[in-house]
Amino acid sequence: MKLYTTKVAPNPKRVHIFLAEKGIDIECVEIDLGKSENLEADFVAKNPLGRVPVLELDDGSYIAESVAICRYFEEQQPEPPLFGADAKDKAVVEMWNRRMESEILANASMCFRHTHAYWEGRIPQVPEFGELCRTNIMERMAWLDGELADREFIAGDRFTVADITAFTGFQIGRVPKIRIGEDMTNLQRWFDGVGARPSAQG
Ligand SMILES: N[C@@H](CCC(=O)N[C@@H](CS)C(=O)NCC(=O)O)C(=O)O
Repeated sequence: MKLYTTKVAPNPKRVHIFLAEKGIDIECVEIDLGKSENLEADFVAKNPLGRVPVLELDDGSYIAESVAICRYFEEQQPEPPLFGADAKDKAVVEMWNRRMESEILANASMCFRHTHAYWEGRIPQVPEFGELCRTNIMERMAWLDGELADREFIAGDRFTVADITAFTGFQIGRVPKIRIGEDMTNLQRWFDGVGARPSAQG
């Protein structure tokens, strides 16, 4: 089994944090996005969308999409449960993970892609759209700060995949200078706590 990854990129990072929380070690193959290795024919044969991460299984098949890869490992090794424990818990974690994907990670990634020099000449950039995403995430941060007033983690009292998704969103958001507001003390406390976990190092 091999993970094709770009360790600094947010979606692969979700998988790395997830695996570290599970204590799973896996062979990694680094794909250099800066050199467009993800668009080379042998990588596109693994994932036609040319995106990382991609997991290669021992039978030679491939699984792309970071959440799909995480779910595979959750099934292989259920402890600790990062997608929830019982029916309600699983649904609540799913709800929060989807929210964190669409409201935090997507807005932060799109702000980065559409406003940052790194992407100039690589993708068509629409800076106004990037700025709209910045506005969106600032609004969502205020909402999340309120949510975190009375619980430790995004989906409840336990660390889950929703924390991983949100954390990587805020991390990539730092590149286009999206910052947690000084008054958002609950959100900052959560961010610092997740960032201090051993799984978030590296
Ligand atoms: N929905 C996919 C998104 C994967 C994705 O966008 N990966 C980025 C890195 S974070 C990528 O490969 N970007 C390369 C590019 O856009 O050329 C997932 O969850 O894995």
